[in-house]
Amino acid sequence: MEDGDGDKALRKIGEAFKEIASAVNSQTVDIEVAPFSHACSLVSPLFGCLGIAFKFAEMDYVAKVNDLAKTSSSISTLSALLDHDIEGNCVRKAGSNSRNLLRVKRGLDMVRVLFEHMLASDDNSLRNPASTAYAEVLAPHHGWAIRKAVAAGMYVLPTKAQLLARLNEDEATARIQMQNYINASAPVILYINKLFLTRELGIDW
Ligand code: 1PZ
Repeated sequence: MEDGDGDKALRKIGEAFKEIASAVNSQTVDIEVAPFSHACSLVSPLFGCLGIAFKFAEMDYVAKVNDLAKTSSSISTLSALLDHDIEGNCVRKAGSNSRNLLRVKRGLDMVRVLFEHMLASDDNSLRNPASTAYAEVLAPHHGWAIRKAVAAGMYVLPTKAQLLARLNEDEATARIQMQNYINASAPVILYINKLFLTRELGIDW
């Protein structure tokens, strides 16, 4: 059997976030750093399916997810992670756990909005859905140089058909998996926003 990088990646992402979402929805347990960072790490193979243009985005995302994963050995929940940085007065400091969490959350939201736009159009080009999602979710937080690099990358994206082939999905299975991720990630993203907002840390930095 041919196992590409992206083999079953979409299904794995959807399933992992479904587990996190059910913890969120139960409203009885705090989200733990270890399963959360593991679910986030499953998103990384998607970058590989985009070609080399977004290698810099992959490196940034993977480094932040790895830092969160390492933190899970000393801090068990996402809420404790924020409280720990509040105590250390380093919430917004470059490389802090809180800052990494906010960045990674934005990456998850980027993928969610991208999938929504992909499902809403039958265009075979990814440029429109990807540019729109980027403009909505990440661009407001990026400086000129990064926005320019991303804009250039949009011209060398694979087509949707190429992306789905690399992920070993067809149109029908991909739709189901993307919808699963959209449904599961939405409450997780809201939950993380709430963790920041209830502590008056803001989410627009
Ligand atoms: C068809 C799919 C097209 C996808 C296009 C994705 C474009 C994402 C571009 C992101 C560039 C990130 C470059 C590095 C940015 C960093 O300056 C910031 C701040 O980091 P800090 O100062 O705190 O260290 N990092 C981020 O904003 C995190 C970005 C995560 C990007 C994840 C995107 C996931 C897209 C996956 C698509 C399958």
